[in-house]
Amino acid sequence: NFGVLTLGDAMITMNPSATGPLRFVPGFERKAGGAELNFAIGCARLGLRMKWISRLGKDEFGRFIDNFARGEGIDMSDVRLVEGYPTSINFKEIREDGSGKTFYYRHNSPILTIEPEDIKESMFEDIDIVHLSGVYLAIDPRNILIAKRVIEVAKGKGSKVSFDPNIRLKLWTIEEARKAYFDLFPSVDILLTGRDEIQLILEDDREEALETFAEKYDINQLVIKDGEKGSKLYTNGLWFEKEAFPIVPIDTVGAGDGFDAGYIYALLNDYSSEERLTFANGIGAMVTTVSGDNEGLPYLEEALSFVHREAVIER
Ligand code: KDG
Repeated sequence: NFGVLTLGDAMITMNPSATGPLRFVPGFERKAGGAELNFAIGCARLGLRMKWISRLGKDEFGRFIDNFARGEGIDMSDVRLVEGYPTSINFKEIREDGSGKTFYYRHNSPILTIEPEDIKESMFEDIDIVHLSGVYLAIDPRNILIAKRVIEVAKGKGSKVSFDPNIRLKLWTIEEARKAYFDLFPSVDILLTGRDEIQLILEDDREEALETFAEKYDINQLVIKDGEKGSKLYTNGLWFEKEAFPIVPIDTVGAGDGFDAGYIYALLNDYSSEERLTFANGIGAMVTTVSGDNEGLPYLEEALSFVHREAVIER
């Protein structure tokens, strides 16, 4: 069974009881979220061995997320609850087309208590892929150093590195983001990015520009997620493309994390280039049909029947 590791902040996700501007939303449902946690849940549900490095507040919300992640079968031996740092909170706004906005309350996040010395070689035993996300980098400049240490240890142990820029301009500027990303790109094997994100990063998303970029940084898998337009992959000099699944989205937040989990699962399990895109598109789509950042992430059987459009016996 393949092993995957990720590192990042988790949050209480307050999902709105109604669509429309947040200021008029009368109530919220308490859930859990955070890009890396969503990814971890996605991988665990598909059956990968999933390790998550994180810190949560030693408070009721931290305990809730801790229980929730344990219930998903994530290896929590490197997640600790810390005093004095409240668990982060994210209030979501959802519009009628399922698109979402985030309103963070995440100053002094517990994840800031991770020190470079906390990243130990032993954490990377039997880990095939280490997945990092730009959200972690955006929270604090020190996190970039910690991410570099993670990459260094991961590479030393023979793991591949996957990265999702997950641009959050509420947390940093595009200039700061670019600087951090370009620092990491030479170590990235698999880049899973939104089309709008790569456009912001490179200021050019034409195929030739993407090819030059992938070759320059030796990115073996450059995957472009384009929502309802599907996804594309550039690998070993070739392009592949797969259309999206026709669904009606109700909450698109977390779809990219689900796509990433699907892509990593498919890559580890030797799916062909096109099958990887189809599988990842399927999981991204499934996430958007359920309210919450990770509730729509499927178990493997559910993912396979959705992707192959099999009839499911429901009653
Ligand atoms: O990708 C989904 C995330 O955006 C959501 O869970 C909240 O981690 C989050 C963030 O920082 O936006």
